[in-house]
Amino acid sequence: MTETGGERVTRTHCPYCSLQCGMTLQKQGRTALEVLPWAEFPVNEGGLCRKGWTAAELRGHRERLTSPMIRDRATGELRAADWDEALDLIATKIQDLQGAHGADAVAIFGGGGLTNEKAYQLGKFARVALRTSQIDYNGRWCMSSAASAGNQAFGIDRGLPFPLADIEQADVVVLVGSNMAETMPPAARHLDRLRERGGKVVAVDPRKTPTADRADLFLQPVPGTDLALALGALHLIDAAGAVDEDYVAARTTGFDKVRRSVASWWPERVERVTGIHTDELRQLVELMTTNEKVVILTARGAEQHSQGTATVLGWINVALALGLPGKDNAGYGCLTGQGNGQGGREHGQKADQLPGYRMIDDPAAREHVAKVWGVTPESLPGKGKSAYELLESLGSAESGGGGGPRALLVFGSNIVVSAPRATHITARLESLDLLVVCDMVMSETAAFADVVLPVTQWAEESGTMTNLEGRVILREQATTPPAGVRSDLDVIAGLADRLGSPVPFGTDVEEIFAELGRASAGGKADYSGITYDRIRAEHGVFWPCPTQPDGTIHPGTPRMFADSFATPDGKARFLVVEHVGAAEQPDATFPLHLTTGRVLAQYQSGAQTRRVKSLPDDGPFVELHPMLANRIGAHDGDPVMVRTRRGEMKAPAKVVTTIRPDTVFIPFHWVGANRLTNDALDPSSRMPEFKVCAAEVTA
Ligand SMILES: Nc1nc2c(c(=O)[nH]1)N[C@H]1C(S)=C(S)[C@@H](COP(=O)(O)OP(=O)(O)OC[C@H]3O[C@@H](n4cnc5c(=O)[nH]c(N)nc54)[C@H](O)[C@@H]3O)O[C@H]1N2
Ligand SMILES: Nc1nc2c(c(=O)[nH]1)N[C@H]1C(S)=C(S)[C@@H](COP(=O)(O)OP(=O)(O)OC[C@H]3O[C@@H](n4cnc5c(=O)[nH]c(N)nc54)[C@H](O)[C@@H]3O)O[C@H]1N2
Ligand code: SF4
Ligand SMILES: [Mo]
Repeated sequence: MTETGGERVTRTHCPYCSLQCGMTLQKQGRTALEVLPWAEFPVNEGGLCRKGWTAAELRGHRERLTSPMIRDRATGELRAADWDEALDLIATKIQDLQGAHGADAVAIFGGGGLTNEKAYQLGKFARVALRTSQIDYNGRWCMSSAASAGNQAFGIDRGLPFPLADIEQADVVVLVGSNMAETMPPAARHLDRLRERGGKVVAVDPRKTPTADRADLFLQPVPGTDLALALGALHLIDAAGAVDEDYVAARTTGFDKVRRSVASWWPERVERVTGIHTDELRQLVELMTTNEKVVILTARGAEQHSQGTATVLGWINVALALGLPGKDNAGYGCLTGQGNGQGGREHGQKADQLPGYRMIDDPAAREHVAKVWGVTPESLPGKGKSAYELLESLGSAESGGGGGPRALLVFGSNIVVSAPRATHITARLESLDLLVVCDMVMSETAAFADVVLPVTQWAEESGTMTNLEGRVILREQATTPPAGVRSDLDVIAGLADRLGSPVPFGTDVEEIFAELGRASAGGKADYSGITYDRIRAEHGVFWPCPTQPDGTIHPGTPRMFADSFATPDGKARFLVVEHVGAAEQPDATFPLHLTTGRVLAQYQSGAQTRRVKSLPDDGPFVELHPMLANRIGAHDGDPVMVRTRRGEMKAPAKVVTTIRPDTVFIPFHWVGANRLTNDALDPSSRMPEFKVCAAEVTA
């Protein structure tokens, strides 16, 4: 915080998405905050979306939780309790359950919105204080397919391997399943500037979104068919003799097999699968082959599928064949989603990971991290289950659960709204012996809990986040928290202490960050050369940023892959991928495709933004084409019923010409959409198929 002319201003970042827009908070009175621009921060140059401008409204909200709450056995209602009572109760229950059923009887569910410090402490808390293997987080539902593909092809997973502004200087940007204009609005200025320079934008989306409105070429595929499009594009690139043979020979392995595998993906076959006309496919390929600097970006539209990883690999194959990754203003990238979607997956809250993007089953990684933690490598548990599989396993079999953990501690996720096949998952939560939720509002998941712990929110605490570019930034505390709330870090420390953890858990964020740096040193996501002061001075620092043996300062790594990839031989890997299609295809009973996603004014499960009064909260809607509306006899605004094999929901029809006539779209910010979604999982990333299932709609 700095005092300028008596006004207390803090330079910090938005509490929401992965752009982590810089903003200035000005204190008004004792605790109120006003959001002002921070023009110098390069990622957003002073621009914010309406969620950012209104972010401070949630702070004084009347539904803000300010006291721990415990469910009263007699009445079944939540009642206020003091912190000691709540933490003692949780610790005793955990000890009882672990005593009777083993360490894995307790599970943790984290979030990609948590700071790096929290994500790191949570992973350490699970492995050291609880000694449970059962920890995972909502990032599994976010960019995990791109993460898995990036690791396989490039040997590393950093969403964007270059700063976002680089795309302005490209010739062509291909957006596959990203609605950037609504999901990270300030980023869309790069598309505008690119076009002002004469560059071209391609959008691939079953809906003509505000992002697609900015496109020079718009392709509208059947949901779940992006992989067939990528295979068809590579087929034509090869047929046109446009493969960059020198690059492929020098910098990659495995192309021959991939080349053979796309030989049968002629344009007519692609059209039959995707619904994209052969001329449009040819136009896409022409744009990609007649321009030097092409950027291919995927987001959730392409990734949240049971073949999400294969789909991303299909697009990476296209990028590699064109010789793009590692060149200036060209390449492949994934647009991460949550505020700390990137950092949240690097420091140990994922079932198979230790800090620094180390793998938990790697003996060298265990040894390194155990040493930093002051425990033995043998004491660290192994790999746990992925997010959906973990939730699906909850609860003892006798109480109708899945036979797995009997207690769940949730930090930073609203599962009841955001999990696929949510009714089933909610039943699993009901079968638990203990559900603890840390949140600042009574989310739908908190409302289910046995114990709710009220935590500090953005602006009331400091911590680092890693944005979609791999830029580590610092959210600075701008004001004091309300009485009665504690930080997630205090909760972790308080529980670790009560559970008799072999090592103490601190709460000083800068000390935790320094420890995280040591734990990550030598790993893929090496943060050891980053300090709070450097972040402040440099508008963020890009990882990897190791400490240098000669004591010099590493500049950080804004751009990757210029000379080599992070694989053992330094070469990128072409991998053969086959288009299998969505797990559920339309049939006579469920003849339509249902897809889900976001609207500009709401964030995720809506727990935060639905409580911000200046943001419109009109409830869910069912977007459908006039032809479909006509067929079922529905008009704009009429309630329509949507059914899938898992559930049903009623919501007003929103009749638009911008969606495919065979597809309906429902935003997932309210309870409902996820009663319908399919829990089919990607075999490698374990990503659920949020973006397509078979549905029926009636008036
Ligand atoms: N306003 C707002 N912004 C956000 C968020 C938010 O909740 N609200 N959340 C943040 C987070 S965590 C994330 S992950 C990002 C997500 O950012 P995006 O990925 O941009 O958001 P989505 O709306 O989930 O999906 C993008 C598009 O995919 C399309 N789509 C659906 N099915 C398919 C398909 O099969 N193929 C293709 N090609 N496209 C398809 C949808 O029509 C949608 O327009 O947004 C971040 N920013
Ligand atoms: N149908 C469908 N479902 C989807 C998606 C989709 O496209 N379609 N997208 C998926 C994606 S990409 C994502 S990222 C998930 C997101 O879905 P969720 O995991 O539910 O994410 P949020 O709504 O951000 O939930 C965060 C919760 O934590 C609280 N919170 C915020 N900050 C903190 C903190 O620092 N500490 C603690 N303890 N709590 C905090 C908030 O108040 C909120 O209740 O949804 C997934 N679900
Ligand atoms: S784009 Fe994302 S980070 Fe920027 S103001 Fe909007 S929600 Fe916040
Ligand atoms: Mo996400």
